[in-house]
Amino acid sequence: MAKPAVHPAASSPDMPEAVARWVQEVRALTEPKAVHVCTGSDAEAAELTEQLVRAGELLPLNAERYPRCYLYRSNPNDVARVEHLTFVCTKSEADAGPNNHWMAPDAAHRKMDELFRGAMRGRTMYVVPYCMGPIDSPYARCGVEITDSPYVALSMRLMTRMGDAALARIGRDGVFVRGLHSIGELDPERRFIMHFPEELSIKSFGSGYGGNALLGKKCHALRIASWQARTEGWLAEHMLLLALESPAGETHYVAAAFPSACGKTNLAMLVPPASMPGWKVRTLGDDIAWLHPGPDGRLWAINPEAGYFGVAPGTNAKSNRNAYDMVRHDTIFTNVALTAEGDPWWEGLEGTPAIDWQGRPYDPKNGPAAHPNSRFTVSARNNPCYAAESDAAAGVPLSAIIFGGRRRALAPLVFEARDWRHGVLVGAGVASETTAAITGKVGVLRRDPMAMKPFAGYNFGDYWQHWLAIGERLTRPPKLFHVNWFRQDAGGRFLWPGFGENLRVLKWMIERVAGRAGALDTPIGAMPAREDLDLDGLELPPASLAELLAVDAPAWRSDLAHLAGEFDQYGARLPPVMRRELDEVLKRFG
Ligand code: OXD
Ligand code: MN
Repeated sequence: MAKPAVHPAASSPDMPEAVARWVQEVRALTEPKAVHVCTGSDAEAAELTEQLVRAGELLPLNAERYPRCYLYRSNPNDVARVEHLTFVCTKSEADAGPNNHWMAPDAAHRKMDELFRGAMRGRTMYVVPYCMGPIDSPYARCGVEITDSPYVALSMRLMTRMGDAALARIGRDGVFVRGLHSIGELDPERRFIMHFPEELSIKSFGSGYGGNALLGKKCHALRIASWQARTEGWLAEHMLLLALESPAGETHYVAAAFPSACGKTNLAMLVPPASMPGWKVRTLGDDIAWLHPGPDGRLWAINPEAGYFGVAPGTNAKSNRNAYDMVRHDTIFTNVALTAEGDPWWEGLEGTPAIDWQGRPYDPKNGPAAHPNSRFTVSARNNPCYAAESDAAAGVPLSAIIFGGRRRALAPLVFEARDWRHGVLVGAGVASETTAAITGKVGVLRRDPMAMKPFAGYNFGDYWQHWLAIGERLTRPPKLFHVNWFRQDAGGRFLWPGFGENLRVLKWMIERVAGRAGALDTPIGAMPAREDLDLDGLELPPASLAELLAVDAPAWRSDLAHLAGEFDQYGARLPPVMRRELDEVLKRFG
């Protein structure tokens, strides 16, 4: 084997010994033609971009209207997360739990190392050091991703604090998550995403799609971090994080867990309706939050990410003005369509597509012009309502945590859990109709506890126990709520307008936190009466509101019976408190 060319930083004295040793091991296994250690500089990003453009992998968009924006088309067989090919590899199968696919670590390493052997021949290997969380935060955790995809290296620069500063922190911490990635041949038969939480490592082969390939995101910041969090006494959650400022200047921080493609990015960037002047929403994060009990008995949160990998379809000036403006420069689009002028296009935008997401002349017979899971990758700093607190080392104290799903029936617009323990049951009961973010059927209702079904790196029974234990440490816990923006009437029409109008529900929540808003006690929790919600300026038929706030006892009893059945899978790992809380709700129904 010819000795690969090494970017100067690869032999820099600053590279921590443990990283250097691992890089050499991977190099010997994968046999790249060159090694490039990413510094995170602007010049490096420009060079990688140019190289991808020359190779035809990035297509520059209309430079006047979308400066420094590019289109990337992934392989049509590689457009979403692949849960059936995603494994948690713990020594004991029970530790991964019935909520994960499991493989024994030895067998998984053997399988993956066979795939990686010689996989980078003729390619450059990028060593991508990154930090999840503000670089000087005690709550941040670092990783190194080794990848043969320059698109992944560039995207990691947008999504994380990537480069020299992260490498320096790894030297100080002495601990980092090892993530090895190769696009392989993009063969769905040779595609696996393996997690080794006990070793803090990840091996991902055969996919270039963000959720499978940008290892700092789902693989590290959720699956591995949730395990790390359990051993260290914190929580890694699939939650947006926002700051809500009232006209009186009172700021509350709110986290919200919804399954993929259920509007986390839209809620995190909410634009208040004209009829609610003086309210402001600022975004700290749109997908992941790491939560820590603070010395003051409150729960504090950071967003480990530094960018957004958001769903494009449906994003427009009306649904999310901030996102619409945010992606007008310095953005990488994946699998969107193009107009004749070279603008990116997706369903929900005005104008007409000329070229579809696969690069073919647009023909409606071929389905949507943009892939339903097409994405934008963009730095959070592009967001017009970016919250400066995103960089606070200690994070922000939470007033409320919201759970929710996409449910056409049953779950009302909003309800409040009685206390933390009841809230853990409410979170465990989250269910949602599946979306295009994962490979498989769309629109099927499935349980997605805490919106973490695809992302919890260990047994849900232990995870709920951990949530309960965190609650015991909080003397001033956030209030826990459940929302459903997606209720439909018998004709399939949405009952609630959603988007900016969701502020009305957030307002009720923070007024509950401040002890100023009323509520009705119901068997499932506290709910606003009509007069408790600020509906000024909103035209909502009274019958719609009544349906949105109704509690259908027989339907709830049957949903709870289903949840009890789900709990059975966890056997002795299910905390007895969960059954007691569930029985309590049933008792309230009488
Ligand atoms: C995402 C997802 O991409 O949850 O955020 O699938
Ligand atoms: Mn997500």
